[in-house]
Amino acid sequence: MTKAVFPGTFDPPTVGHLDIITRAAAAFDEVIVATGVNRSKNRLFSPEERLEMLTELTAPFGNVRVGSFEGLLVDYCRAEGAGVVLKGLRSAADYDYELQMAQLNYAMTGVDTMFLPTRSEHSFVSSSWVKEIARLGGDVVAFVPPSVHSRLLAKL
Ligand code: COD
Repeated sequence: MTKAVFPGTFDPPTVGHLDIITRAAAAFDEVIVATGVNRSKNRLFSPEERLEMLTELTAPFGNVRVGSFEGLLVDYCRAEGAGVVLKGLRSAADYDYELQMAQLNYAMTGVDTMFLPTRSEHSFVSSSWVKEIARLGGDVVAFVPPSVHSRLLAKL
């Protein structure tokens, strides 16, 4: 049974994240969408709110569940019995950043990383830009799932 962890900050989840989740659900037996809890970082949404949003988004998938982790991602993977970390790639810059983490994670524990390329229509979507555009009054309806859009408007 192939179990994969799709980790991220998901502050907030975007259509790009949802696309990776949808494709991962078709490729793996089980997928855990796991949000990293780093309370020292300045986030718009709390870890609890991010978990709630991810729970809503993943409800339609029978083989996807959500989780959260503090500390090393590979420790979480081992605790969950997951042998694969799944990452989405938008650009060469993403690849450069992710490659080193993938190699370190493998060197530490043998947990491997697989990459899914973003769909071209999502390649420019990021949580950071979504937050900035929304804060400045721009329309982000195309970049986040509807349930996230409502929360974003309420938050700002
Ligand atoms: N299309 C496709 N994929 C996308 C898109 C998009 N539009 N937007 C984002 N993604 C992908 C990202 O590339 C990433 O794979 C994933 O979705 C999550 O993205 P973010 O931005 O929500 O989350 P990140 O990249 O900030 O998450 C970083 C982690 C929390 C995964 C990372 O810091 C980590 O593993 N931390 C744990 C500590 C640890 O183990 N450190 C040692 C590492 S060697």
